[in-house]
Amino acid sequence: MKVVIVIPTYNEKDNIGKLASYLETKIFPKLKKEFDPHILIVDDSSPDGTADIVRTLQKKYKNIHLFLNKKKSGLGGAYLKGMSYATDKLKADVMFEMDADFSHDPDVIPQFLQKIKEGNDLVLGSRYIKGGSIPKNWGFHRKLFSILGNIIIQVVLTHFAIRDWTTGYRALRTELFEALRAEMKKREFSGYTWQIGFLHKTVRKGFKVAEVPIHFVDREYGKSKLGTEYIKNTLFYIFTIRIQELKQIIKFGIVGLVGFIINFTALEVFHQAFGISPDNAAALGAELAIISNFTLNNIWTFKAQKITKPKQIAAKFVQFNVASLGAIIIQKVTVWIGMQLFGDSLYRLYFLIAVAIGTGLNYMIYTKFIWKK
Ligand SMILES: Nc1nc2c(ncn2[C@@H]2O[C@H](COP(=O)(O)OP(=O)(O)O)[C@@H](O)[C@H]2O)c(=O)[nH]1
Ligand SMILES: [Mg+2]
Repeated sequence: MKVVIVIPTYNEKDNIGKLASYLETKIFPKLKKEFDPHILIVDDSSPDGTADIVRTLQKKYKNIHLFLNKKKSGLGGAYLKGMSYATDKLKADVMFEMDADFSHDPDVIPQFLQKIKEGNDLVLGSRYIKGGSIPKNWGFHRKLFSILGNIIIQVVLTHFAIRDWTTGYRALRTELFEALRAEMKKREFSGYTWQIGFLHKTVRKGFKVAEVPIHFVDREYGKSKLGTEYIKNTLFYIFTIRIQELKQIIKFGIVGLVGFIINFTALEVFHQAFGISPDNAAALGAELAIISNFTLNNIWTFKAQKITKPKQIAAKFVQFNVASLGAIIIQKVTVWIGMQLFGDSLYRLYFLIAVAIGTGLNYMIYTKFIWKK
């Protein structure tokens, strides 16, 4: 397995040589039995001559690569270019994101790789799980800010399993990068928002994420490039993306409500006017609701993924029906069980319970299979 440690640099002349030598002499010898380790430094033509130090190192170590950007393109821009190069040219299987300034302890690299081998697509170096930490010397405000920031992100995105959303120490499978590459080219990810955007997309697409604890330490040499615009950009990103996601759920709910009304009306009409038994009337109503739901979801809820080709519509409608058949069976069985246990008179209640179970399952199937991004 080829492993490429991607290190973006901007004015890191006092760090990059030390870090690369440490990786080559202390870490790589331990990995070489199982892995083929490389370093890729993505430098934005740092005025302090970082690239010259890398060129000197390249004479000694053949597995050090330099990607030189003519102008400064931000942290995200550097990762996009670096990872593209590592994927296309170096044929990496696994890539690391790592700072040049020793804030990220290189000795943890084997633990990341262990998690990758266990089948994870992305491994985060986490400061907020057991065994991890932020610097003791940080002032109260900085600590509070960092901790609170991560809590806000978890609440807004309603995802609590991941504790460190903003960490810049990560390992990932190349397949994951390839799945996200096109979307990560957006300008909004060219700075530090790269990190949260990448992780959010990873989670939403269902890739596997794990965390390993890290002790984050402050840099000794050089200056941090993290600016205050980072906070603004991050908040903007998480709120806008969440509103977009919720909009879809609200639309799905409205479409479902229309379907529910059709379903319920049909149940009443078929039962009261035509004398069909409640379980069969509910199932018939469900099929009418399916037709309405498919149409409205396609042109409204999931219009970004709208199916337009007649052939595809036919195929997806069949899929939609198969998926919804589950809901019909759930309705039939739930109403039937209710009738057996408590008699026919409460049939509306059994129907409501059945609809709740079916709706949750359906949303999952639609977003994962039918209108997949
Ligand atoms: N190529 C490149 N690297 C950058 C840029 N901004 C930051 N970096 C690098 O990204 C890493 C993290 O930046 P740093 O300033 O330490 O951020 P902090 O750890 O959050 O304070 C360091 O290795 C920086 O040299 C950039 O615009 N271009
Ligand atoms: Mg740093």
